[in-house]
Amino acid sequence: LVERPASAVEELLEGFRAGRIGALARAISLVENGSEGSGELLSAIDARGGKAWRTGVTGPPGAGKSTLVDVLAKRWARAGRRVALLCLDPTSALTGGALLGDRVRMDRSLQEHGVFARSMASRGSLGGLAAAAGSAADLLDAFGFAEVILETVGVGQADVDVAAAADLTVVVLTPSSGDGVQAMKAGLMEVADLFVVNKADLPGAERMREDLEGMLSLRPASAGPCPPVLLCSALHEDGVAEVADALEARRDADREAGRTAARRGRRARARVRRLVGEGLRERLAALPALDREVEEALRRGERPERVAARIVERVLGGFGE
Ligand SMILES: Nc1nc2c(ncn2[C@@H]2O[C@H](COP(=O)(O)OP(=O)(O)OP(=O)(O)O)[C@@H](O)[C@H]2O)c(=O)[nH]1
Ligand SMILES: [Mg+2]
Repeated sequence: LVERPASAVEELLEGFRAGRIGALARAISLVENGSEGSGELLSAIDARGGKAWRTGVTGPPGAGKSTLVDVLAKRWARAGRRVALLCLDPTSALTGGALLGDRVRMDRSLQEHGVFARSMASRGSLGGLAAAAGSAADLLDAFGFAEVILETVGVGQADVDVAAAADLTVVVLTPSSGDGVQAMKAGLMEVADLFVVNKADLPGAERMREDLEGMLSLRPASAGPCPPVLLCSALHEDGVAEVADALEARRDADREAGRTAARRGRRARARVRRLVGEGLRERLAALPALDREVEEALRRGERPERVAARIVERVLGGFGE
């Protein structure tokens, strides 16, 4: 019996399963960069997941997302849960992390609470930040974290990405009137499961709540449970317990009504479709027989649209109608 040397991914998996943080960090880098082996890694861990609760936190720059997340994370950690924090940063590739100063300072106090924190850019990853975030959350889930918080960083288009990868999404706003407008424009009204008006120590918070509730009253009933609007002051740790309670109440309700399973199912199906698309594209790009067939068809004077339609039919032939 000849022993095959373990591949790099197998070695990584071994460290991962042994609970080594270094292996987790390397695994996340692998999916972040969309490196070779990330597919193999994810297929090997996927089946172990599904236990972590994924909370997305998004909102306009400076609203206090990080401040709120810190208090929430520490609260959950104190309750004995393993907490991981993933900061989705669409800009870090450009700024070199210069904007992350605050985050790094906070991370030190998070570390003291045993919270794993990591930021993530979309650089190179297939399917962009949403896909990378979803895969990283799966890794954290499989690693044994009970709470995975996905937080967006600064200015960017990560809001919708975060919602796509989360079980529940918290949208953080402030009493500043511009926030409501910005949230609407960014499509945050649609992705929010819970609104937090942070900086409620500043004037105008109550007014902001009324405005939001006014907008929310226009939602069709088919859009699911109406997101509650809570006031808090994360900086003063005032009202955060209520935010945590509201989140957990919504989790329980979602789980019981089957909404969590439905959402996760939709997410898994969308992911399979995306991977199928990517897989086909990759394979088609390196298929000399296809090139020859296309060349001949074009030489016969067939329109490109016709050639493409015929090939699509053949590729999908196995699925019937
Ligand atoms: N007055 C007041 N200030 C707050 C509160 N929460 C956060 N801040 C301040 O608001 C600023 C931005 O807070 P962050 O938590 O970094 O906000 P963020 O949404 O994570 O910001 P980006 O990641 O840059 O988008 C900081 O100076 C905080 O100290 C609050 O409840 N009240
Ligand atoms: Mg932040």
